[in-house]
Amino acid sequence: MDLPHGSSISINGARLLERIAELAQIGAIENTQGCSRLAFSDADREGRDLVVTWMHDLGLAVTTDTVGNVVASTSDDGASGAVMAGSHIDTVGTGGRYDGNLGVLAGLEVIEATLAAGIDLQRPLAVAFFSNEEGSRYPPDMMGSLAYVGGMSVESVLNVEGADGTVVGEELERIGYRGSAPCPGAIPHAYVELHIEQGPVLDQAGLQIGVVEGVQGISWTELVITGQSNHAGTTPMALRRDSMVVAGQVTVAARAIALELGGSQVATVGSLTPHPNLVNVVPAHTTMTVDLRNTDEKSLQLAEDQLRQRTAELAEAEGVEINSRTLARFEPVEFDDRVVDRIEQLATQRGLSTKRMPSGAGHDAQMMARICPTGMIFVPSVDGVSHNPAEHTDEEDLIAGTQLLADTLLALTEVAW
Ligand code: HGY
Ligand code: MN
Ligand code: MN
Repeated sequence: MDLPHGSSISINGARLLERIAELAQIGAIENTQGCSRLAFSDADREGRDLVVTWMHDLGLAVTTDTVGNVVASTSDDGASGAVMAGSHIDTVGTGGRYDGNLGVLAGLEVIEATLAAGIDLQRPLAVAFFSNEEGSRYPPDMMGSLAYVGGMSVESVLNVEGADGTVVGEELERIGYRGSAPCPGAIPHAYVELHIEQGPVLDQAGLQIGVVEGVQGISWTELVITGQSNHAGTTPMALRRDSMVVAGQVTVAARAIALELGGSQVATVGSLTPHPNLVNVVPAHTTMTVDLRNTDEKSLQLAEDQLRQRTAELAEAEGVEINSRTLARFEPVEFDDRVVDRIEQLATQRGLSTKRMPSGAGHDAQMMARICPTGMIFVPSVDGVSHNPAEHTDEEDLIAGTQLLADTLLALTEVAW
């Protein structure tokens, strides 16, 4: 579809890099480039306050909704009918400085450069950061954007309890971001998210831009394995009901299932906590999480079924009980071809090398795709490293991605669907 060519502006790369560096100082992880700003923590509040200050400094209309999503718009009507950029500024506990932060600060930069250029656009521009995209303190991930599109009720969000025993609603209140703007939120004209790839594809191929066609399916399950607490020295092996052993076997089984299914199937046991977690006690119970993902829904269901079956067999053999709870479950998402094509066209016009690809990571864009035409732009992650303080993207890639975001947002202000 040949869309009208958008008026273009030049972003200020130095200003973008300065803001990335300044935001990264909040929750900075010593002697690394990374940050730790878990959702609704004091560090998250500090990061929010800084970005909201930048939004106000531009004279934007800034709103906070009832689950802490923040939207800044050039129009007093907020996101309604706006061409919107966004992402998240919360990080995992050992996060990098670009994951999420780039998309928010790039959106802010595009708006600032557009206002400075005095261009009269047919539609407003907006930029958002959504609450708790990472989901590592309070599942599910993409919690704020899921609520924004009506996929999770505000009440359910506010009642989510974290592994640390805190509750979302109370933490939101505590950090001063339990806003009053309505959630679900206003429907934008379009949504485009710039994000680091967080994988090795672009870096290994020496390509500059990922034209993201969609996001793979995500399945998060918590398993509580209950055996019998016992003395490590006196309990004969034949009499043990050892939940930690089963947790280890489930971990190995998850990997075997992923390798056997092949394709895009991945499996991760990222959290595993025996109780009481003491050297001379056979654990009473062990809590673990399993993260399964696949670009194909049927294959993801197959992986889930196989893991369920294998887990039951292992529990039976060891005489332990297993209770499972779904922490997150999202089917694969495809982005709007009209947005994807436009991103590819504009990147090519800029002489950037591109590759169409799925996203291995979850993003707020996969939620926004439920309510408006949506697309994503990836820039390379050096060595494919992310969710790691060493996460890095070269400056020229950050700037090229932000300039492409500007071209795309402005082009979409001139498009009627
Ligand atoms: O889990 C994810 O893919 C994202 O980082 N929240
Ligand atoms: Mn992210
Ligand atoms: Mn992340």
